[in-house]
Amino acid sequence: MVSVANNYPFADVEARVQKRWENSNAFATDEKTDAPKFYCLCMFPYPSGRLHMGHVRNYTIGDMIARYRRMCGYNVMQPWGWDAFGMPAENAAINNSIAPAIWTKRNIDEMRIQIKRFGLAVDWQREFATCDPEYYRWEQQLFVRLFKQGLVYKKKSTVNWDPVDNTVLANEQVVDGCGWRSGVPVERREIPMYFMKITDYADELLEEINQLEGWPESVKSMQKNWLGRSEGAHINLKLTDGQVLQIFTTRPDTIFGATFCAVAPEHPLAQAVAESNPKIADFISRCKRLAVSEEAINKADKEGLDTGLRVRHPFVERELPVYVANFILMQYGTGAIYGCPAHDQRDLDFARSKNLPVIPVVLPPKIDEKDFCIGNEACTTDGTMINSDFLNGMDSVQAKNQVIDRLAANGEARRDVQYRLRDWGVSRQRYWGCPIPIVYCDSCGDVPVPEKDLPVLLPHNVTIDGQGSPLAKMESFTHCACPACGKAARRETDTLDTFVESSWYFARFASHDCDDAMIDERAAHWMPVDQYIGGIEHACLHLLYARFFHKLMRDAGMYPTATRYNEPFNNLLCQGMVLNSAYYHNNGTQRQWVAPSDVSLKTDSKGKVLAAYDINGNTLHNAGKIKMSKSFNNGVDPEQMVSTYGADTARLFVLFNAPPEQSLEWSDDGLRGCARFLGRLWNAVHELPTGSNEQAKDEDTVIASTQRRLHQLLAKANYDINRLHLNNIPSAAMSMTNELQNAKAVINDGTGASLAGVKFLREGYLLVLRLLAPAVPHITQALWEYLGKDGLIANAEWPQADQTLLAYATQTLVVQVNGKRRGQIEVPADAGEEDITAAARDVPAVTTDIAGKGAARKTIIVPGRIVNFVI
Ligand code: ANZ
Ligand code: ZN
Repeated sequence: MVSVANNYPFADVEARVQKRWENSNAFATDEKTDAPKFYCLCMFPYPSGRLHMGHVRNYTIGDMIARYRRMCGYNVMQPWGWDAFGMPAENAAINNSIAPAIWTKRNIDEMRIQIKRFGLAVDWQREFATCDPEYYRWEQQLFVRLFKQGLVYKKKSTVNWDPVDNTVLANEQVVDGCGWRSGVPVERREIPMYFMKITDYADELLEEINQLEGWPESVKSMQKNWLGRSEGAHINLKLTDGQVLQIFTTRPDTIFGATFCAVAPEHPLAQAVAESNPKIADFISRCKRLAVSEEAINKADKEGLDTGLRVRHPFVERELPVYVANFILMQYGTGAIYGCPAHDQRDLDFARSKNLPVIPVVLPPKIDEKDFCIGNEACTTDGTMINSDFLNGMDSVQAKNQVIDRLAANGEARRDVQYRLRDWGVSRQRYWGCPIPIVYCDSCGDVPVPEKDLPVLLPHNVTIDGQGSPLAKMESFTHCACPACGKAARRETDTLDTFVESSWYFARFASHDCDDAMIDERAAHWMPVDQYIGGIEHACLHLLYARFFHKLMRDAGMYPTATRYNEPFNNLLCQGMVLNSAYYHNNGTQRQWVAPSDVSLKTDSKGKVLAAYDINGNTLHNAGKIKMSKSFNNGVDPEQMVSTYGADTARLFVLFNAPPEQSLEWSDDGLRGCARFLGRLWNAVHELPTGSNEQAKDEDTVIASTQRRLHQLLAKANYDINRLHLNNIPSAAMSMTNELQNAKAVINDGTGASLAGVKFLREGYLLVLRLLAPAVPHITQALWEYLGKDGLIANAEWPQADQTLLAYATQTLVVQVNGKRRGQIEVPADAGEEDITAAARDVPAVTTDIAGKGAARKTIIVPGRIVNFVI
């Protein structure tokens, strides 16, 4: 990075202004004011130790919104916290033998310094980290209460098991089916885990998506898909041996096309067959080796084995073989299906591999029955029923109802809604998390820790070697007395999913120092969050869990005026990614990424990259502009950026160079451009003329027209900032600065300026400064002071456009001489003939034409269109 020479001493200014904010506690939230509240929140960061450009973008956008609202007179709360539990701390512990608690604290301390350099208007008094016992104790309390209500329950569930390290692996620790550290194939294991009944809230979570008017459509539709509501039926099918197999289907209309049934490997029926059938038993154990993620299951080839069991078709004399198959999920529906290959792709793939019959039963619209046949693609559209006995001729919807009604009459079917959403498994076999407050007693079973004994503290003096759970190895932690009977008992050693902590932190910020409850009535005042800002990658998990928790807390009576608080986030902005060029060497299968700063480019005259070379002159592959990331070695260090250019330049760059929701392309030139603009602004304000001269020629006209221009720009800027087109605010300010510089050239005609002129320019710059203050808070504060203002510009009133100046409209007229175009003029809409003629004469080409002829013989004016001089 090359520094830009200008007079703006950003380092001094930024340090001084930040000190002033700190000393005056400028951004502390006021809890005693009648001003309307505005809760502005950015998704809190994981304290990895290093700030990256994604953070900078997120927090700068949030800060601009918070500062804008503050200037509009809102009582703003912008808090800060750390999402401090999680796996990276444990990995660091394994790799660098440093305790997770110490590693985390050190990172927080470092990142706080880094983030503070960006000058965020944060209420630092509310800061907390989720690994603080004063935080997670309330989570434990809620957990205990929900457990007693049945909203938290225990159930066996499948996990990835590393047989060498004797530890449970998260999905992301499974690489190509093997443990990330051990390198051996992972196994599936069934272990007891705690679940939160989010499915109880599925209906509400789905319905209220429609009320989230301030959310991006994309996020809303992702959540809808994630919830995955399906209407269908449970059908009880009879086996020839008298047993019943319950299946779930969304397509009961296709029942006559059913040619097989299938159950999940974990299904009780499969388990029972396995006891006497070693082949089935072997197949099931092979399936268990498959990783547990849904993605992995979808990717695997469809495989299955005949169990030998037969199901009777409910309507016709036909027996359907029952398979145990790897593509049936135990967790969805009943873990059992009937397969209709003609109309379901998975069923078709499976049927083809097993040579099972394929019977088409739904004829799609506009296709002749004799032309209809199924090849390798299933036909999944609705249509008219064929080959289906009493359903023939009906449409799919009628047929669905008919089948359900007929079977329901004998108690063999029931309409039902299924969600793809599963209950939330919150147990993690990890050390660095919130301990689950349950005790196991041989006599009493699972006993929740009494509220008076909370928190169950996470011990810090542990050894972490990646093998098994460190808590389980700690006698001092596991041994305890049963809270119910007093006998020796053991503590649960699992911790909670870290998504639990991020599901309620926003409410805690409002009651950060409440020491007798999770939240108090201040949360009711501040919630919902007025503006939430964060990455789209949290569209499903975090945002859904947070909505769920909000409803749980509402139903637990934590929000006194319940109806107003159904949703936690009123407006959501998902900022786009930060992109940068990326270059790599191809070493066989691996790409070796070279930092853009070590790359030299050959470009054509338009700047298009023709070739890229590393420092040794070797040719590199160009990956184009892709996400800025450590793994592509194309990151830009925010700290270095602040050191070289200052925080305001960095902020201006990320705000100005793209609308918040779009991706932002990194550009050194763009950054330097922002630095230059701030330098010019600094100089312009410092070079404002003083004096008490006579008014310059045309000064009044220039002032009036500049004033109108400023207010037009301001009106547009206000419109844009309210719809969060934040990038347009700096551009409006840049245009204003140009207008003011042009006006200055007239006002100060070389001999000095008049008092009125000086006053006008000063007012103009004060306007620009206020408009820019939310984006670049340091330089604007310094210039505000320079222009003699006492208070903080952060508390100044946001400028509103003067409506009387906006009422002004213009007309554009083409200027002709003898019918030939010579230029055009813009004059006020209500300008009289004299003014129009005068303005038209001032067009340089006209002046020359007329000068040659003396005067025009005739002037023809067509209002709003043409001025024609006849000479
Ligand atoms: C018969 C049928 C015929 C089906 C047909 C589809 C098309 P969605 O829409 O996602 O809810 N299914 C049910 N339980 C399953 C499980 N545990 N594992 C895998 N597949 C399962 O999907 C519902 C459909 O997915 C159900 O409807 C069932 O197959 C299958 F022409 O039943 B269908
Ligand atoms: Zn007991």
